[in-house]
Amino acid sequence: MKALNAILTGLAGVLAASAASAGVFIFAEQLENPGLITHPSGYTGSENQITVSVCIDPGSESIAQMEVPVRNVIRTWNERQPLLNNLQLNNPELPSNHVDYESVLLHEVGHCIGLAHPNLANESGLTGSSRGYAKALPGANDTYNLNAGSDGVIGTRNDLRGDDVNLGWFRKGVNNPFVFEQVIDASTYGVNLSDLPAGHNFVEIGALQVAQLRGLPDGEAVMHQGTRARATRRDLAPDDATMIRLGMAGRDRTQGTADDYTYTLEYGGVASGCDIMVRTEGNGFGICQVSGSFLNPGQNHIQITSGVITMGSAANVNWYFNQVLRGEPSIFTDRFEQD
Ligand SMILES: [Ca+2]
Ligand SMILES: [Ca+2]
Ligand SMILES: [Ca+2]
Ligand SMILES: [Zn+2]
Repeated sequence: MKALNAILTGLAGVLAASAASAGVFIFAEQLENPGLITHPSGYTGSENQITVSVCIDPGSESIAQMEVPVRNVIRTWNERQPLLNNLQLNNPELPSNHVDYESVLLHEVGHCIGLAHPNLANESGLTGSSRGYAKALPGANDTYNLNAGSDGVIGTRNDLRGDDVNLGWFRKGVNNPFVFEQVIDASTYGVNLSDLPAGHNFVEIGALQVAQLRGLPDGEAVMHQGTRARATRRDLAPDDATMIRLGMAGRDRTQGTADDYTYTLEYGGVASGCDIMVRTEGNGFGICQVSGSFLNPGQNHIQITSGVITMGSAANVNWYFNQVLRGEPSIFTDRFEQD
């Protein structure tokens, strides 16, 4: 089996203004395979329930402050309940110029269970707002075609992307990253631009500027790269939960069949050898190093094999460590039924 490795930096630009869905699976870009689906570790194509252990590295800094954010992030990804208003700008809970550790960790764990950035992000080599365009391959002309179109907003349905090859999954015939559907599988979602509604040019992504253009509350896909000081993004957006559900439809890509699965992230405490290891140290901000391997047979599905998250040292990042344990699940599903 071919081994795969990817390093996805978290939310580039500490304390910077935002770089800012359709979502994207990790490794789809590297393998230039738009339809690729990546699953959490432990899914080989037949399991119905998988458990993914998450531990704090015993050698980490800030272990005592990390525990609540780590436990909260586990719970959030396990609940898989999206909110439209999942982004709180200028949250008074945080001192000014502080960055919310839990929000960044939520993003990094998303990488470790198979999700990539829905936007071009820093791995594109682009700078500034150009990173906010929908994730794509550069196409035959080997360069990203970036034109926001007549609405002037990056990441929307009218963007003119030339020969760029789309990597973002979208609701066929709808192209709205702010809905959470009942049936989420290859019958309702795809990556082929021919499935866009008439008049749409490209995939619309779950970015803040797009939510605002559509008259929605402040919300943004957790997997959208770009963070803001004093903001929190501790709940999933519809696009994040949708991507997870696509994976959970299993290798046959059909919801409700024998190969469907659910996953449970399990907190393993301060210990070595877990599926996802989290440590705080060093000069970076947030990085997730992920390895994966193809399911056998089939070259369009990958299983994560390891994930290592490194959050920057508190000596280098003005972290705010939330110390309030997340409460009981709140069910908001009805708000996101198909409209
Ligand atoms: Ca646009
Ligand atoms: Ca191009
Ligand atoms: Ca299935
Ligand atoms: Zn990232």
